Amino acid sequence: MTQMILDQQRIRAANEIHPTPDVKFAYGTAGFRMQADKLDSIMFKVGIIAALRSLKLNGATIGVMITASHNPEEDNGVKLVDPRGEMLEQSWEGLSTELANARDADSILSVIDSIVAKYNINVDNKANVIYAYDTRPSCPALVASLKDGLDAAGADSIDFGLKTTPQLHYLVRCINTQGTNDAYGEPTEEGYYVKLSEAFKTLMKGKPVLPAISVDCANGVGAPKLKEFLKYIDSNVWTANLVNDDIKTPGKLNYNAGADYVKTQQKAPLGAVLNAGDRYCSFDGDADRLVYYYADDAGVFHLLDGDKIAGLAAMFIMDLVKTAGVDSINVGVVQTAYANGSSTKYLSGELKVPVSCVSTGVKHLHHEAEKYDVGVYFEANGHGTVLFSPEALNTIKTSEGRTPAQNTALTQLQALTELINQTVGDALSDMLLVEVILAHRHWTCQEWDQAYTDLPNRLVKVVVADRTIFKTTDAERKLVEPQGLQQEIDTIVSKYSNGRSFVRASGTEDAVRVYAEAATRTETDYLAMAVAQLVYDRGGGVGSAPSI
Ligand code: G16
Repeated sequence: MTQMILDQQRIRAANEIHPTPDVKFAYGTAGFRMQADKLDSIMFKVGIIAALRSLKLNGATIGVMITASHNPEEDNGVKLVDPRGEMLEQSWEGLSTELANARDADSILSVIDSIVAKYNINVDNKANVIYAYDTRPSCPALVASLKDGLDAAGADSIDFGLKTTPQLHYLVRCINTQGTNDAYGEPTEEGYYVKLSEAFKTLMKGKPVLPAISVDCANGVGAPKLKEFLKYIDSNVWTANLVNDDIKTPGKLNYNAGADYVKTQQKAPLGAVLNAGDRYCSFDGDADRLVYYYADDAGVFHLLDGDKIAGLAAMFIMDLVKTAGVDSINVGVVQTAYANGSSTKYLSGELKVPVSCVSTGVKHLHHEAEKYDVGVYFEANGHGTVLFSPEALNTIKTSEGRTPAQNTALTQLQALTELINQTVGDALSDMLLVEVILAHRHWTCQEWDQAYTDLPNRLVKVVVADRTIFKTTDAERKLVEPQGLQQEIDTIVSKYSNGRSFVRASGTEDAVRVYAEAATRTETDYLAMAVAQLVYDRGGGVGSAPSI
């Protein structure tokens, strides 16, 4: 039985205080996520997992973020962050699930033992973990449970307090790269603002001053953090007006606001009155997703989602790479099945950029994007970023332009690598990227939107008795189980022009998601409803029948 750093008595004692409820836990799309009152035992066990992961990596700092992002306020969750700021290595997800479901102290200690043995972990090392949390009222109690787990595992830990999810990812990478050639930045919140604001100012030099953008902060942690960031930028250079920035009133987080609401409802959030010609964007509850929108002259709402951001970013970076004379740098885009058919067509047909499709979840997109020199990855829901490979970074840093235009482009590319949070999708950093591009192009949102016209699309949630019976293949575009369901979906889809629909279980909410797109809005709505009803009938739907 494992002893030494992992104190058996403390783990037993902590398990008494944090008993495991009768719930089937699973590490989902972005960690454990559910109603906050079921998460107490998970937090204490995540503390142990984070410590073990750090020990396995010779004491490298691991991050723990307590948030449920876009979910309702009564939910909470936890994500683990690996040393370079990326999501936890997937092979550890199963082990985390196993530990989460171990109930009595002996079973917990035996799972810990098997992890130590499997990874040949030296428990004499010192584990290092940092953690942060969002504005949810359930966070303080969950932080205390996490700390019990970290202490029981003998980890050195630092509480970074209230942070956006991407700030925590940034901090993890900074701490682990400090003093190396690969140093990512100052491991402080201030260091984050300085890095982004300096890069932003470089990129905005000589460009037109944009009218203030209106930012819906979902009444989440993005609000105080954006206010803080604004202190680092002269309002003559750029500024923003905040909407939904109330983090004090209970029940407001993500309520009829935020990136997920705007994307799924395809309408402006509560509190935003759209004036034609102005720019609007929404963060989600932990500020790692971003969508833009605007109203046209007729007052009609238009969404510029993650697909549109990916297209804009890829186009801009490809142009800069060309102007800078560093064409050896290849650019690629990574999407998921939720990407609008028109966006994929635009990227491969017009921009002629390679496009890959992977399963939902930043963890999948991030790794695929690493295969390119510059990998642009965005989910349609607005979660994404741009990765620059070490070779691309080196080329950008060391190349010397032969003309002033080439030198300017190289300086701008260099600043882009600083502006973009390369650890994970970051609403603040992504917004600054979009603002830079619009300023460089002298574009309004409407002009940006001209690149291509989205096919009408719908996302419907269906609540079923057991969503784990839905199993997919082909980057989640096809169901393999329940058996026969995919054929029935295909039969429905074949009746619609440009029809496409797929079904998958959410990894963050207790629901099955149905996506549909077709040539017209009416057809799309019919298609979405038909598939959702089929899922409800054949997949064990509970509660009221699906509606849009
Ligand atoms: C998380 C993941 C995203 C994913 C989203 C929805 O986002 O990080 O990659 O797109 O969940 O996942 P699902 O459809 O499985 O529920 P967030 O912003 O909620 O952390």
